[in-house]
Amino acid sequence: QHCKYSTKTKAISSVHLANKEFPSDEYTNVTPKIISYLGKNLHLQKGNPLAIVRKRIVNYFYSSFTHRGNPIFSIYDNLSPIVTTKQNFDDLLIPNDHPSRAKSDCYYVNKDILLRAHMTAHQSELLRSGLDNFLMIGDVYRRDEIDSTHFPVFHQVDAVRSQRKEELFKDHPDLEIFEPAFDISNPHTFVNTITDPSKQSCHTLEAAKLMETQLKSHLIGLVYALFGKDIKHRWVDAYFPFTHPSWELEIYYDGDWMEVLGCGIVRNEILANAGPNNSIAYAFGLGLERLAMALYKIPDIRLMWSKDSGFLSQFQDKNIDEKITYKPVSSYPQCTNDISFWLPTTLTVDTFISNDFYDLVREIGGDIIEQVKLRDKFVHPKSKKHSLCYSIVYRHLERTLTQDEVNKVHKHIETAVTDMFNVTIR
Ligand code: FA5
Ligand code: MG
Repeated sequence: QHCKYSTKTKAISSVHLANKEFPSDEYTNVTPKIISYLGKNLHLQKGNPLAIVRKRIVNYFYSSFTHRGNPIFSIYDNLSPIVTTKQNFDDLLIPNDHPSRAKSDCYYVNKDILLRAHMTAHQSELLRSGLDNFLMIGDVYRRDEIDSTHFPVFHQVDAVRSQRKEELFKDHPDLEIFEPAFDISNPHTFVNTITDPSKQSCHTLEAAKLMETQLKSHLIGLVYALFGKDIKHRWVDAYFPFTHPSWELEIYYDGDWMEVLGCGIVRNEILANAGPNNSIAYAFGLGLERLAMALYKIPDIRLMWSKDSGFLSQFQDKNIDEKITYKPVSSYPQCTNDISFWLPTTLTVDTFISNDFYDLVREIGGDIIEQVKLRDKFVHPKSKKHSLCYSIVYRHLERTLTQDEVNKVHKHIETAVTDMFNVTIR
């Protein structure tokens, strides 16, 4: 897997992905480094912490939800990460001007195709194929900052659980899911509004509240199953274009609250667009890395990608419910080098896109880049020239880097930044 890419010209004539050739355009911003992560499927590698957490989550849903002894959830963990903007955004009612569509936040193959930014990208197609209870598990891609809890590739478990009236209200056959004015045989005759904070206008309050109670207790049940009953948690009101109402769940870890999932009641338009619908559904999406880091006390997200036996052996051949606490193989020293540059007159400290710079640093430095921090923005009082200073923290996870080696990479980054952004190193 490769693409014709050059930091010098920024021009890619086409992108070669999964044995297919995709035409490039002004949206293309996937890099060879990012493309190299496709197909790694860490969540399916036996002995990888992500695969262990994945298995425990699947077990929880398999054992908690059965019908006549059979699990009711189906699992999809091999869906292609190459999706259309329709799948990732349009099908989920994400508006055209929504910031999550920005080139600075996603890896685009071209203007119509991107590497999925969340597993929710597959929700509509699976609903359309007639499924009502399912988990979607896989790798997602986002342009983001660089530090110990962020990596441009991470893994999510997304889910949908739908219920019809007979199941949701089996003890109260007199109750309804939909408001009387809402004709479920023709949902387009009724505009579903989301002005009421507690529910969508098409749903009855009873249905919305019962779904909320179930959603929250199922997810707390999952967190208890993973961490034990002593874990501190809290619900935070949230907003997603594809659910209403929406929440995020945070757990208390290492002295601070950490967001682990987003969830809510699926917007009825999505269910209706997927086909005849007389059900109500909840959905959620959680991050496997964050759970694995908290469960096993793994201090750096890059370790998930380690091939080092000192790391992997701690998770291999273990009973998946065993308590594992990661013991650092050894901590090699960090090495920090600063980079400062004057921007060309066409750019200001506020229009320069940091994510473009981060990608270039990662492209050249690879996984020895631990963190990139913006240190200083400066506008020269006389010349009015703009300048930026970043600190690049280098650390190899498995050996000591020499200053010489770091300086070589740093020099290479300086050259590439100069070529790519037309800046002048200070
Ligand atoms: C979403 O991606 C929504 N699709 C989730 C969802 C699904 C909501 C269905 C409602 C219904 P968000 O961007 O907050 O939401 O990401 C979900 C989870 O992924 C986060 O809670 C976090 O655990 C994880 N996550 C997000 N960004 C990162 C990152 N850069 N590194 C590691 N984990 C991340
Ligand atoms: Mg979030």
